[in-house]
Amino acid sequence: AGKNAIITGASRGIGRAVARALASEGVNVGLIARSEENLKQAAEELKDVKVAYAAADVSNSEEVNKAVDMLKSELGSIDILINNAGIAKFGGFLELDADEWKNIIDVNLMGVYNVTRAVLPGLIEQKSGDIINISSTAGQKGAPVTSAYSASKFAVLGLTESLALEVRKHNIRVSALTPSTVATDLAYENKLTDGNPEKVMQPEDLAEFIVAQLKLNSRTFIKTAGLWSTNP
Ligand code: NJP
Repeated sequence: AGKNAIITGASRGIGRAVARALASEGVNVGLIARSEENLKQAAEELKDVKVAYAAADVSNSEEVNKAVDMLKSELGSIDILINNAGIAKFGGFLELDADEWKNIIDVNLMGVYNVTRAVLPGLIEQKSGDIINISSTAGQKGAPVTSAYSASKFAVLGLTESLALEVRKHNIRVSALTPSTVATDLAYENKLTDGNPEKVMQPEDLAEFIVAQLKLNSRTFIKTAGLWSTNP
């Protein structure tokens, strides 16, 4: 309680559930996504903590820097960063055109880079903090239709592992989650699930895990955690 978090992709899906779960633990939350209207709606449902939001495309470093400055001026120094914003378009290697392929890398990899770059100096200064990056099972294993998405998510794991080892001396924990399918727009758009809550992981389940992870004694950090549906 009383800490300040930035969550990217917080207007829908996993990011919105994480914002809700952190707020219910008394964490003040700063929300980032592209759609200001959706951010406003997500912010309005959060009560009893400080809530701020800033529209930005995470692939655009100038927009990110402005958004992070704005959220810091409303919340104060940041303790927790959840790099969750991401996109997927599945299809064969030649089916995605070069712009689509690059856009997936720009959002899923450069987005993590841009927001981390904006937040990390503050964490180093205060000598504590948590960064949790949402990668994917597709970041550990390829599939016939995921070349762009897998490339971006493998890269997020490489970034995470290296940065984790670099900054743990500052008491900063950097982790990645590699969930399998979660019932969100991204999964529906790519026809990965019908979202049946009896079977497939829900955004709230990841949020519950993230809350537990953040409560771990500060001597311990989770480098990578895989979360799977029990009986999909
Ligand atoms: O996706 P969705 P999820 N700049 O579509 C925002 C990973 N994952 O919750 O910008 C800033 O419901 C978007 O808002 P808007 C996945 O790869 C998922 O499933 O206004 N924000 C919205 O708030 C991703 O990294 C599954 O459109 C941007 C949010 O991001 C993370 O989980 C499995 C943005 C996306 O909400 C969250 O995805 C897995 C940009 N350029 C990993 N582009 C799964 N669902 O099955 C999008 O292994 N957003």
